[in-house]
Amino acid sequence: MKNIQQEVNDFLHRSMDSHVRIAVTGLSRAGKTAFITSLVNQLLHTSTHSQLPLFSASRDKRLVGAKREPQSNMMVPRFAYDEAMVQLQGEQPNWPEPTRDVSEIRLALKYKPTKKTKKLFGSTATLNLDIIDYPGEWLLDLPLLDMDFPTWCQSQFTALKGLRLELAKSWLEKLDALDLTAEASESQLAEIAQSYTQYLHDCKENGLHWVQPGRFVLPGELEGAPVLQFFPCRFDAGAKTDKHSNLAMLKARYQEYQTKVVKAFYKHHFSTFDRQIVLVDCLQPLNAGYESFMDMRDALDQIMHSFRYGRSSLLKRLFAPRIDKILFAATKADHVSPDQHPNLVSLLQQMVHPAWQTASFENIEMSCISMASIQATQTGFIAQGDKSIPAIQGTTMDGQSITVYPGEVPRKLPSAAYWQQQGFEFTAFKPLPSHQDEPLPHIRIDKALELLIGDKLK
Ligand SMILES: Nc1nc2c(ncn2[C@@H]2O[C@H](COP(=O)(O)OP(=O)(O)OP(=O)(O)O)[C@@H](O)[C@H]2O)c(=O)[nH]1
Ligand SMILES: [Mg+2]
Repeated sequence: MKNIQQEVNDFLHRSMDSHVRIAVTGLSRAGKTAFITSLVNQLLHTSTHSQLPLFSASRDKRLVGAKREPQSNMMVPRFAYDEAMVQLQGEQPNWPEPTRDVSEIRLALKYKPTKKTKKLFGSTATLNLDIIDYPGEWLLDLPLLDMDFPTWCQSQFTALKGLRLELAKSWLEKLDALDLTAEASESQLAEIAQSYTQYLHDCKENGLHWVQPGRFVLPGELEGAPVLQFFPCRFDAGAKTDKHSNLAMLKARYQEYQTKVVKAFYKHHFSTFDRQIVLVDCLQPLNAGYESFMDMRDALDQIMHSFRYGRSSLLKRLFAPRIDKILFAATKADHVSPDQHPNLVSLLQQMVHPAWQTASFENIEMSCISMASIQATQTGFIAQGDKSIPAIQGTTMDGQSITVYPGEVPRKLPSAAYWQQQGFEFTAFKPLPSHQDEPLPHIRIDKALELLIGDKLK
């Protein structure tokens, strides 16, 4: 835990507007690592380059420079910026490795303030910026705090339909063989939990993103711990449970998970965030089909619950969160031609619409943008008859250079017919070769910066 001196310092800095904690989240593969890497890279280049015109402090030449600082929270792993840059700027540029846990990086930004109160302290001021990366899947667990074990089990079996039910077959067979009233068998529970976890992974692999408990698919340091070895089961909630039985052990582990995993995350991490950016890859579910798209929407809806702090909400009561700005960003916009970017924003807006209403009601500022943290394509045109249509050009992961028109992004939530009629197809691209002295190419990451910290640099 942070020591008291550090906490006091953080508090003082924050009240002087000189410290801000920005949390970056999104479901796995949404583009969190690419975003943080690029954001840090852009800021580190501000003293020598000006490629952030939408970021007012940089455009107005008030940003003097940025440097890395040791992070304040020593209990959280460091965000692997250098490792990511080695991948991106290697001879064969590659994307950074997937990450599985929370991590953090700190920058100090030196700027020329415009606010009178800040000018009193000198011609330049410093903003300490903490950037925290954490898996969006962890936010899928918030509802668990409000559910006891029988209620949670019930909710899981209700959701077991269609593709999910198919994927759950092997786990359900193992579950059938378990005698819940028998004396607890750690090894049998571990085996069934393993099969349940595999089912959750299979859901994700098949484009179904709403998985609970979210920590099971991204366990971080808890991999293999008994607190992640439970699963839903069918039983009579009213009947008495022997305290040495399998069922009692499952219940105890669920409760431990609620407090030691879910609550601990909200208490030690979530409640320290000032601002949040949620990254959404809308293109992957557009590629995958109707069921996947709707499921992504449900998962996002669940994620949004963490940003609804109605006065009586569980979050407010337990953790006093203080996020005052949320930015939703449709990532990887370089996968579609620029004429489709407005559609991407409009689609994202529709996906997050319900949360938007609540947020504005509670004075949380919310915005939606489309961007590419690390632009991997170039735009061009392809001839079609006597017309030329906008297209993108890039190198596929297996090294082929291609020019394609990936399709139109629907403006509104598509119906099932969309995938029958036209559909959408995008290929993954390799990052473009880049030079160490140059900042990474991007699309509108400067807009993200402006929305996230523009006001803190005034
Ligand atoms: N073209 C393009 N692809 C991107 C961009 N950002 C991310 N990607 C692709 O998306 C993949 C996932 O990006 P990451 O940044 O690793 O995503 P993440 O959310 O950190 O993923 P996990 O760590 O697995 O949760 C990358 O390997 C790239 O293939 C982008 O700006 N442009
Ligand atoms: Mg990552």
